[in-house]
Amino acid sequence: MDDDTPGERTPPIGPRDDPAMPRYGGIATFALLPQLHEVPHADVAVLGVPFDAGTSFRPGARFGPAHVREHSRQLHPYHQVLEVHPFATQQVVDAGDVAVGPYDVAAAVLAIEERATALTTAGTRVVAIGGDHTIALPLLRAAHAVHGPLAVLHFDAHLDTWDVLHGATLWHGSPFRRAAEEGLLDLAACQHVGIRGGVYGPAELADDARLGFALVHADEYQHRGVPQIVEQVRARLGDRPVYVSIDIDVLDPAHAPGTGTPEVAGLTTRELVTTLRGLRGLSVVGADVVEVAPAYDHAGLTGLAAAHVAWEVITLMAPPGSAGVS
Ligand SMILES: [Mn+2]
Repeated sequence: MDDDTPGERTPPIGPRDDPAMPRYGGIATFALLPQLHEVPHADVAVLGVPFDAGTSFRPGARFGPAHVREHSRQLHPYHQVLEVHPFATQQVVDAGDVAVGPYDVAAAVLAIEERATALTTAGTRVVAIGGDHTIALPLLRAAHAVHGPLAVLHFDAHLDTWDVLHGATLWHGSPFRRAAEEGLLDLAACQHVGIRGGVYGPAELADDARLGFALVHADEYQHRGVPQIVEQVRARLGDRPVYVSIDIDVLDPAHAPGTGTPEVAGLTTRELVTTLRGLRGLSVVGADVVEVAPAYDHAGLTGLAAAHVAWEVITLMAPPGSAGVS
C-alpha cells in the first residue's frame, strides 16, 4: 500500500505537453499519459489486455488495446460537463499491456489476475482495455482483493452470466457467473444496463436475476430516458465499491461496429456517456472497457467510443472536491 500522506504527494504528471509535437505524432500511450515507470505512484492505471481466446463469435479483440490507445490521442485534460481535471487531481498512467498468450485460457486468466492484483494492492485502481469479456473475471478478483464484494455496473448487450459453452467454463459469456460463484460480487447491488441480445429463453433471464443482477433493457432508454435510468442505477449501487464493466457492444452497431457479437437497437454513444456522467460521486474502484475488435471498425468509431468512455470512467474516479483545479 502507498503510505505517502496526501499532503506529501508530488503533483501528478499529466499528459505529454510538447508544444513541438502534435497530438497525432509520437507514441500513443492512452491519452498521451506517462507510463507507469515514469511516476512514483499511480492512482489510476490504464492496463491493456490483448486477449480474445474466450470469444464465441467474431475474433479480433486482442487488437483492442492498441486501437483504443491510437484513438485516445484527442482526449483532453478537462471535463467541461463535470468540471473535473481527471489527470491533475489523481496520477493517471498507462501501464502498458499484460503479457498474455493466445492458447491457454486458464494461464491467461491467471496472468491477468497477477498483473492487476500487483496494481490494486499497491493502491492503484485499474481501468483495463480489452480484450474480450473473459478478462473481467481476473480483474474482479484483483479489485475484490482490496475492496471486498463489488457492486458491478455492467453495460452490455448480453448477460454474460451463462455457464458452459463448448465445454469451457471460462469464456466471454461467463465472467459474471464465475465471479458470483467465487463470492466476488455484492449480490444485492449488481446491475446490467443495455441488455437486448443472445437469449434462448426466459429461463436464462430468471437464472441471471438469481445471481444478483438487476436489469435495464436497452429499450428502456427509449421510453424512460437517461435521468430515470441513472436514478435507478445510483439507488442500486449506493455507496458500495463499484466496478464498471463496459462491453462496447452495449452501443448500437451504428455507433460501435468494431466488436465481436454486435446486436442492433443498442444505446447511442451519447446515451452511454450521459449515463456515466450521472454517476459522479459513486465510489468507482475499478473498470474495464472490452470487446473492441478493430478489424470490423469503420472510421475509428468504435475506438473513439471506447477511448472516450474509459476517459469518462477515469473522470468518475477523480477525488471529490476536485472541480475547478487548474
Ligand atoms: Mn460482454
